[in-house]
Amino acid sequence: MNDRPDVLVVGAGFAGMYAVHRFRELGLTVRVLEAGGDVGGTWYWNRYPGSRCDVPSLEYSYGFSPELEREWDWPEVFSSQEDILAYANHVADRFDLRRDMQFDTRIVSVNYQEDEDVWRLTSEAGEVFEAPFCVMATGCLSVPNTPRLPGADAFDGLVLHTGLWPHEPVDLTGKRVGIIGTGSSGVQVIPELARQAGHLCVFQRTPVYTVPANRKAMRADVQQEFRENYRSIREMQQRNMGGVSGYRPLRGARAAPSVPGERASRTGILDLDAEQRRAIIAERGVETLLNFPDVYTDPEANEVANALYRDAVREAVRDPETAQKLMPKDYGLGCKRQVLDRDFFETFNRDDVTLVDLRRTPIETLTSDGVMTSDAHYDLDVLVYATGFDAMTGALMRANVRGRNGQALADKWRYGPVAYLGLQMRGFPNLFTVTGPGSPSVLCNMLVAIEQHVNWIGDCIIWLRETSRTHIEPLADSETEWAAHVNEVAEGTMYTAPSCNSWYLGANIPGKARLFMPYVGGYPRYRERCERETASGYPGFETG
Ligand code: NA7
Repeated sequence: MNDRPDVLVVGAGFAGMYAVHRFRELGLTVRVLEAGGDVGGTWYWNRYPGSRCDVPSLEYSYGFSPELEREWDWPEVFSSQEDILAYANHVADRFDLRRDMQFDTRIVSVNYQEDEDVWRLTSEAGEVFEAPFCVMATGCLSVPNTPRLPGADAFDGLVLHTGLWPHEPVDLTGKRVGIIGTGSSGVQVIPELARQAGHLCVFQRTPVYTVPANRKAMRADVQQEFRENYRSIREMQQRNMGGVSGYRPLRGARAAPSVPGERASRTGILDLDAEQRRAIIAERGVETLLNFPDVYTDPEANEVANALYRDAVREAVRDPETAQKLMPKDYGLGCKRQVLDRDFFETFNRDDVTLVDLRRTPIETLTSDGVMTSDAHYDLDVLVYATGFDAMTGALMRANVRGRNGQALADKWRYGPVAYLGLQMRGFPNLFTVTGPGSPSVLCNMLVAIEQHVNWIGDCIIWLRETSRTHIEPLADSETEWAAHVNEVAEGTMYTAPSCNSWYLGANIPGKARLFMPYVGGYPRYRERCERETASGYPGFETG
């Protein structure tokens, strides 16, 4: 392990892992500091039953190594957490990444030492690390949000969070289990909990728009075709808004493993009459609602789709009162990240599952043996929080980052994150963020976004060296102009509709500034802007 590396990287998820490989290739020394016990980031922590990726694995995989692409077999089209974590471990072994990684090391302060010109990082255990460059590869969804419910400490049963699920199996057989939250994590874990538990009680605050996930096993011929065409597939990813190639395997003879929500069609839902809409849903399923482009921009089209979605819930759920509770009514499709499920609505047809609508009967307090709402007490042995994350900014805030003159990032970002290209902040020289706010990040295939960012950062550090410079940080104008542009492109989309409250907007965390954080203008446009900076000697930055 290098004592004073060129670059310190915080986080050993897919970003930190690739950073080790890439920076080594560039001749830089690197050390990764990771809070968890091993590699994998999101996939290390989110071990709850049913945890699964919403991007097909042939696309949600590294593109930097043709050998890796050739040797790794994906068992399913959309992979489970276990398979993705196995892949992360394979990559770590294959490229000997752990040699430059230190685990069980939570960084609690990241300070710029102006006089010595280094970043000084301190771990929870008091260990100190220094380097001229620091890369925060801390993930977009890595700080679990646990709401402070009255009486939370009084509950004597087992408490779990989907984002911090135990490594050892949790036996829920015969147990009375309660779960709070029906976002992606809740929707994935609820059917699994229902299968295991004696009784499951779902505490829902906001009904979710969820569509059936692709359950296909990987076909050997499809995987082979990807392997043969990977170079052009990776190029297609670079030209796609969301970093997904949309490549159609089997020589185009059958539909691609599509990502629901990819807006391939040009036909609007308003171009169809009621009969045609019903026919297309009957033929292709409710997920077809996601393919109409006007659903995302035109409130009238959006409401037509929302109404059809509610019809689908009414059909899927036997008990009319439960179905009513499960129908989203206060916000539209396209506001939040699309949720995919396996048997979510069917689960509410089971006799051993109860749905509690927290809008009608809010939680008043937790008790030693359950949850008390405004109209009943629910006896529980286990309470699961599926209550999401302090997204995009949470991990950076928790790391207590301070730049020049001791300025806290928390102060700079009091009214919402301001960063240039989601890569750097003024006042924090030589500190980089991977997939930071203002970059496509979570709106893009994360593996594509990560590789692009790490490559950009590596090239930037090498350029500084080659031009005998030691510092880089954005110009104030670049930062404010980019923040305004990020806002501008998000306006007029369903993402920022007044009815929309999502983690993209920070709206899931009480007191957090409401601001749309990821860049919605598309990965290619964003990438080209980054490439222009590199090609023209970083004109949007101050260097010296
Ligand atoms: P999400 O999508 O933020 O969902 C969190 C859920 O928890 C959502 O249903 C929330 O309801 C609910 N929640 C949060 N706080 C409370 C309180 N205080 N009381 C009741 N219910 C609450 O997180 P996920 O982990 O499911 O998914 C995050 C991302 O991870 C996902 O988009 C994928 O990209 C992977 P609310 O809607 O706020 O009323």
